Amino acid sequence: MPTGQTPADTLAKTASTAYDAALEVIGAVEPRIAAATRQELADQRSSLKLIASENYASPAVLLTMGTWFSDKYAEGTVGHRFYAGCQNVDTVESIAAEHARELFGAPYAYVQPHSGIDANLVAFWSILAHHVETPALERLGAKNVNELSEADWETLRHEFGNQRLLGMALDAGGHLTHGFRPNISGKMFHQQQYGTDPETGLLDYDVVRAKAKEFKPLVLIAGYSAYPRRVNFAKMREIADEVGATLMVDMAHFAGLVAGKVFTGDEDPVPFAHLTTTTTHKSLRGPRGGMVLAQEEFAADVDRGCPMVLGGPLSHVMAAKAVALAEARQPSFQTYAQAIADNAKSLAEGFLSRGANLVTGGTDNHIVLLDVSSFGLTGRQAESALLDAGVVTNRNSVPADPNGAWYTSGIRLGTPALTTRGFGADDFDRVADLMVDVLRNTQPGTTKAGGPSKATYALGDGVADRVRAASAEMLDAHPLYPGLDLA
Ligand code: DSN
Repeated sequence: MPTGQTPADTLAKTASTAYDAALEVIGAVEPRIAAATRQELADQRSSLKLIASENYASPAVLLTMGTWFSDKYAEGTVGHRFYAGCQNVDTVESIAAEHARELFGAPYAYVQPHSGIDANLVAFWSILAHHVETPALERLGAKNVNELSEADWETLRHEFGNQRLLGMALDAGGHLTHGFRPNISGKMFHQQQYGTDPETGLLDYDVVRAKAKEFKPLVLIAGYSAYPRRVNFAKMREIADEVGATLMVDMAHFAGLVAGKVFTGDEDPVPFAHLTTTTTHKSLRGPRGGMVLAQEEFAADVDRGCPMVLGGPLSHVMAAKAVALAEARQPSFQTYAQAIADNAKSLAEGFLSRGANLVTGGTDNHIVLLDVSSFGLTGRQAESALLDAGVVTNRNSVPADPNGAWYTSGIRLGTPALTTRGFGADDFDRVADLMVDVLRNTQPGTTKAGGPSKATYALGDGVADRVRAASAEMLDAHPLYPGLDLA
């Protein structure tokens, strides 16, 4: 190693060489894709990424995805595949599952889902298989559905299609797959939703309990995509047990805070949930994908996820999950996870001290949900104006949102990505300042007919340049993939 170089410098140089070579090979076939790939890196480097569900995976994770594991079919499970020649995929899948079990203290881990939605579908399938299909087959004395008479098959289909699910409402911070009517989860189940307290915006466990007692769901879902607070999963399990429901926790957003031991005790869902689903690419900082963690009693049905619900597993992505989970088992990941939560607090305080409104009045996870109606804007107008100034966010409903799910009244912000770049509490206070500058200087526009518009807007002269220049100072101080220099 040359004098003055750290192991990280040497690895960054190796990654530069790897990416230069990769882009040369790609460019020889389709130069526009090589160019777009370079441009994406440049754009990500030069903008403030505050999308709560995004992050920056390490070069090790990214490089793992670009291999010949992509070419291998491997439906089935480790040692039990529908294809020959899966010995190396078995190795990869076993390592990824082992890391997941160890990291989260889970009895069982299934690392095949391609996304969070896929992970939730596997969980739904396994709950229905465990609680509806298996008892029905036992009752009817059949080994599988092929042995059922037409009349029994009709009965089973009726039972399968008439189960109940209770999840958090979308505008309260739940996810589409938690029983939102337009989503398949809201159609395959009879669904009801719990919201948050209209005054405080906080979850009210007594309301969840009362709804559960009245509705008696088979599935109670806890977890969120846009709720800026922690959840007491011990209480959610108590409620599930009181009504005989299966508790499914979707920790897609906060898996990194669980892995990093920021959420412990009653805030760690894994010991309490029958099934915990997650993505691997948000606060967990891995490749795009999903996972299901299960108590032993569900393991066999979860294992049937592919090909029951999923297409063939993406072996190259399972390999990258293994690398990311190995990273998350390092002590440094706990420091990172704590910084995500500390930075979110600083961002929230930055907004509050400048007079902005936050749903629930703050945060204690990685999310800040800014209500932009006090600036006279819709979420869509705010999102677009911020993007003009190089601040990448996404609009989001606030509880009982008068502007609906398309235009919205909120902007959802998250700290995982910029925390990966090394932003600290002072940087996030400055980010709040820059965002307030943009929002105060954005005027709602009008429609072609001259009426009020929910989409058009006018950003004041010079604001975008001023904010971009201030952001550039922070972004330069905290480079993305430091040392990775493409030719
Ligand atoms: N798209 C993810 C998010 O942004 O939260 C969840 O589906």
